[in-house]
Amino acid sequence: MRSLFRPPVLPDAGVLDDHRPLIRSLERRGFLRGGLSLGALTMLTGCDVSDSTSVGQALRAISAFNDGVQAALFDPNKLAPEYPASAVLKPPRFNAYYPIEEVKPVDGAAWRLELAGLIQDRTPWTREKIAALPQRETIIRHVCVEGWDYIGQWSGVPLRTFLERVGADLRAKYVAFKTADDYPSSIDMATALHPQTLLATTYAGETLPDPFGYPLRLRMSTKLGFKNPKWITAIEVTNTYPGGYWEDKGFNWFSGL
Ligand SMILES: Nc1nc2c(c(=O)[nH]1)N[C@H]1C(S)=C(S)[C@@H](COP(=O)(O)O)O[C@H]1N2
Ligand SMILES: [Mo]
Repeated sequence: MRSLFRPPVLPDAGVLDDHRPLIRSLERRGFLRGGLSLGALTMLTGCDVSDSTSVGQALRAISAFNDGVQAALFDPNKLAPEYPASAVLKPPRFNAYYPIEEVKPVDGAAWRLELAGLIQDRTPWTREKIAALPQRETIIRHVCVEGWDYIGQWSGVPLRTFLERVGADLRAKYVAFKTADDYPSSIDMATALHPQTLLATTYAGETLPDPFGYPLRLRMSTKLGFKNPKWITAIEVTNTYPGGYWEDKGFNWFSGL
């Protein structure tokens, strides 16, 4: 006879290992505490999570719930701390889903920023036209999920200024980005309109170096590093959830700091 007290047969921890990035991103914001077990996940979700697929589903449910909570808690006017110029790391620390030697520089003269979706004037933009828009500088902390961070000095046009200028529908849900290295990304409109969210074109007062997103990258003060696409080639305003490179692999989409 089966004893009521027989411990559940747990599959090996490899099932959780499949989902480490998402578990880490949930732990970072206190949604899960260190040392998640399958037992705890079962308790949290009320689901029997014994294989990789059901663990993935349970974690994604927690993550989607977490997106809503973070969006509700987000204060559109609260500025992140800024730092003195003496704290700025030069050069910045590089990261991408491939090593720095594999960066393919973008030809700035031929480059155009394409626009799509809920935007009145979708004429492509050149670097010169973007440089003529009002500029802002932020000296903020960049935090990567991998567990490192640095202070960076970025300037460019506030994304809000740009979206207003092109007649974007500011009530839409998402702003999505395409990049030269196939790293799709997307953010919520509230964050897009935040005063420290920039379409950055310089670092520490110099034109962005190739590895750091020349000619145009996103820099926000309120989200993890991976949410800041480099080498942007297109911006779309949409109400359809766009996902992103890491988000589609299980990282939490909102990823607020
Ligand atoms: N286009 C593109 N943007 C990207 C990435 C990438 O691989 N491709 N990596 C992201 C990650 S994980 C981080 S931490 C930051 C690193 O930015 P940095 O090299 O300017 O520090 O870029 C983000 N933006
Ligand atoms: Mo990152």
